[in-house]
Amino acid sequence: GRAQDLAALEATVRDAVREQPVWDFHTHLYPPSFGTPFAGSGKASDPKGLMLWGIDELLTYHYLVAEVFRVVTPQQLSYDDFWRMTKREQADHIWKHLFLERSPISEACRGVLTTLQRLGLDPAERDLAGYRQWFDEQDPDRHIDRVMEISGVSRITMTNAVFDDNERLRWLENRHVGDDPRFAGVLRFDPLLRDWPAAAAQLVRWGYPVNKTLDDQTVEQARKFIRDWIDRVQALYCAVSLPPDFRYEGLEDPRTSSTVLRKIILPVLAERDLPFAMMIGSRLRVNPELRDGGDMVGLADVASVARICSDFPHNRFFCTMLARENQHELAVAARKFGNLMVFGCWWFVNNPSLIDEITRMRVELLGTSFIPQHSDARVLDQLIYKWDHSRDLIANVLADKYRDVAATGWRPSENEIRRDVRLFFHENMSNFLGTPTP
Ligand code: RAT
Ligand code: ZN
Repeated sequence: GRAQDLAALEATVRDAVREQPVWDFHTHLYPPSFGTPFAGSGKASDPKGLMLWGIDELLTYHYLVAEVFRVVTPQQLSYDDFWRMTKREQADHIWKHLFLERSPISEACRGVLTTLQRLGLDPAERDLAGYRQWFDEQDPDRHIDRVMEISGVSRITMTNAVFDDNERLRWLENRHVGDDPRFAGVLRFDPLLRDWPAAAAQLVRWGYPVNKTLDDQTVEQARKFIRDWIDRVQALYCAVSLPPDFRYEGLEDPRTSSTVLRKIILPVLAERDLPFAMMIGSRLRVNPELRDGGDMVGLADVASVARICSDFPHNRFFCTMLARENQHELAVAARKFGNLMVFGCWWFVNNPSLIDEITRMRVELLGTSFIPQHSDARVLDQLIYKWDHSRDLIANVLADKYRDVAATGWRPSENEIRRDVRLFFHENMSNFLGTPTP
């Protein structure tokens, strides 16, 4: 009967979404070649290494640092005292106050539990020492394979921040640092648009003689800088995070950021046939004491994005926004411009209720032509919970939408459902990037 058909349809959708490997569009993860502060028990570690994994990193995720300071206030434990603790002590503090002394029901807390469970550890035991011991026994390199297997992630896209000294030097010192085939490079250069004078001063130090004024020589040298680094990191695309007040008024816009975009960044990307990813709406360090956890959300200007897509038809743009209030307008903008690919539920909207709402709305406006999610994982193991939670939510939305069309008598076949899910998790990205699907 019909009810049975619908139950079968839903089961097909859930299987398809669970089984489809995902190419994670945006993470802050790195292979072991970038060093790891935690190499497993007794093994040599690199305190400033960039590959983060394991229970202590999971517990000290900046989302949880922000949450713990709500319940143990800075008057009770100063920011300085917190940051002076070892990673393990910070993790103990967060475990005690966010997991034991109150229930871990925030999304970031719940994520730690999902991750433990899917790794085969038992959250019911509440045994932090036992979890640590298990992680101590793992080998970081093999752990990457295991986490990718469990989370169904086929490829991890990095965020290679060229203005970060720690990261930049690793690229310069080791030309094979980015060779791990599980990871793809992305060139990230926020200061070029957020603070050109500071970026220019750095470029001069790195051997690119630019001026604060955007004269011809400056344009040429800054383009060379971008080209050199695209080559070095083998970037799939270039990316920036922009503040809520980012504006682009048109080709005559005299703002420095608009000029850098128009004369430096977009011509290089058009020449290399690479997309540009704009993540808009983060106001940095409204509470600098929280470090990475201290950034705020603000309303961005979608009209600026639309003008960019219209003025630069030979460029392709990925875009995501941090404010819930921007999501509808951004999806509508994507209906107007084929060179605009909306992606992910970013950071403060990467929560179940908002993922559900945003994904539904995007399907209604864009069908299958967007990238529903990225993980933004900073700790390897987070791939597990971020994808686990999102897959469930995406499957719910798809099941409802197939049910709605099924009510007309249109029956999507299993192959068609799997094809659609593949678009969401892999092909919309690979097609937009222009890279063939393996
Ligand atoms: O979500 C995060 O971890 C943020 O701190 C940012 O990294 C953000 O995703 C970004 O890429 O700027
Ligand atoms: Zn990010």
